[in-house]
Amino acid sequence: MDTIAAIATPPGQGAVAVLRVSGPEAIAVADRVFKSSKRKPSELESRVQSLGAIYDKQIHLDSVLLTVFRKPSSFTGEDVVEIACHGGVLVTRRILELLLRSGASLADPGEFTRRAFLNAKLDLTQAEAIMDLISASSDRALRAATEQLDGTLGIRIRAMQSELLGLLAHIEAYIDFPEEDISPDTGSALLQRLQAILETMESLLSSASQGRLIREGVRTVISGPPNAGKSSLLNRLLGFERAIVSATPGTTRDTLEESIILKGWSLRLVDTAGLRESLDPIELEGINRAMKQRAAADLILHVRDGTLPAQPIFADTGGKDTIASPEEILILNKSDIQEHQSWADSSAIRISCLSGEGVRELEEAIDAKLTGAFGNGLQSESSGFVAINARHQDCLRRGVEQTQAAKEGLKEGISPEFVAEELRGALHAVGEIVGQTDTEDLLGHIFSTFCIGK
Ligand SMILES: Nc1nc2c(ncn2[C@@H]2O[C@H](COP(=O)(O)OP(=O)(O)O)[C@@H](O)[C@H]2O)c(=O)[nH]1
Ligand SMILES: [Mg+2]
Repeated sequence: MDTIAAIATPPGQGAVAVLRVSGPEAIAVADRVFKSSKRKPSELESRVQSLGAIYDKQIHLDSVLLTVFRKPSSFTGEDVVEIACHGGVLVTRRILELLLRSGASLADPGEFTRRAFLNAKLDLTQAEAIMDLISASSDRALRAATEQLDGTLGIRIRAMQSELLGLLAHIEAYIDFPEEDISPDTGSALLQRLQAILETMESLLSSASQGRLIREGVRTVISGPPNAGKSSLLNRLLGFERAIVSATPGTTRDTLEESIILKGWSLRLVDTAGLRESLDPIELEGINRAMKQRAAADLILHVRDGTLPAQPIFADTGGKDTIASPEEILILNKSDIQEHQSWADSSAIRISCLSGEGVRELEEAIDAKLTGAFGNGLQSESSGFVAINARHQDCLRRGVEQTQAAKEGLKEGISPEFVAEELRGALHAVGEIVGQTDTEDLLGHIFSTFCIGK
């Protein structure tokens, strides 16, 4: 392992910038560039900041605070030196160049975290959680990331692994010592244990949709006929005039996307063209795009003008607007004007984008709908909040498949070798989640999404 260095703070001006050095030569590199009236970095206590200066030969580059973290008690598990300098673009770059000339090489993206993983300072779910934490844009996302960083998911996975391993040991013992017959009662006990593992896997899998919504945001499509007030609703929820609002039907022709945080949910709001029969090719293309957005939505805010009669949008196509959709909330806009009597029986939410009346109720309805449909992640007093990501989901699906096959095999009395093989497969799949059965490819893929210095 060579010694790596990088700027750990984002590019640009700030009060302070931090550079990081990690590896066997980290402290020696620091000795070459750091001057202080007191002690050299190699003589400093671990985790105590020391004031001094960075010198490039005789030239004073900056006054800095330097901290030494001796292995194994550091983020990467190697010797680490952190230098906090003034947050200028040029001064930071000069110090980095000096570090690189003094024995360090430039870190790859995510290399610090990768080393932490390789030195068993964290498992793969925790490494991913660091990325989630940095990119979190809602309280929910932050919470999921911190819990995962705490190891909540890893603990569950390891419990599952040890249970699978126990079962595998049992079956392998039987293969090696067949005279110790698996009697019907141990057989059914094994089946029960397999069933329990399957249930744990399934319950973890059920947190995947919540995980996706948390990480990517909820695709919320504002849809309905022209002039209902869709663009007005987008502007209302955003809190500023983003979309053009006009009394001319067919004003919004392209789709328009903005993100907001609503009750801890990150929503990706999409305003679309009004749905109606049209001969205008540009408007038709807009309607086409609107239909595509509807099909890909997690949530549809279906906006209607409450002052107009209730009727399907595409009357002659048997109400194409009522196609089976994801989650949908019906909204009657323009509640500041007398409502048409045909809506009397409707339980739709009444709002006025003009006055703001009903908008708070709508926000509550959105929160309730999302919580009802996608849950609150997997939550329990003892084991914290879990919301898995797409990679975990893929591993778990394979785990379920093979555990299922093992269970069927055991039930039908198929050769124990087969059952053992399936269990080994399941164990491998589950191990991939925490990074125990990883190939270089997988690691490369995950850590390359990090920024340099992380
Ligand atoms: N009275 C009233 N008019 C509204 C309300 N919301 C929107 N409008 C008007 O309805 C027309 C169409 O609004 P717009 O947001 O462009 O509708 P869109 O075509 O669905 O995007 C505009 O003239 C708005 O000023 C409302 O709550 N009350
Ligand atoms: Mg519009």
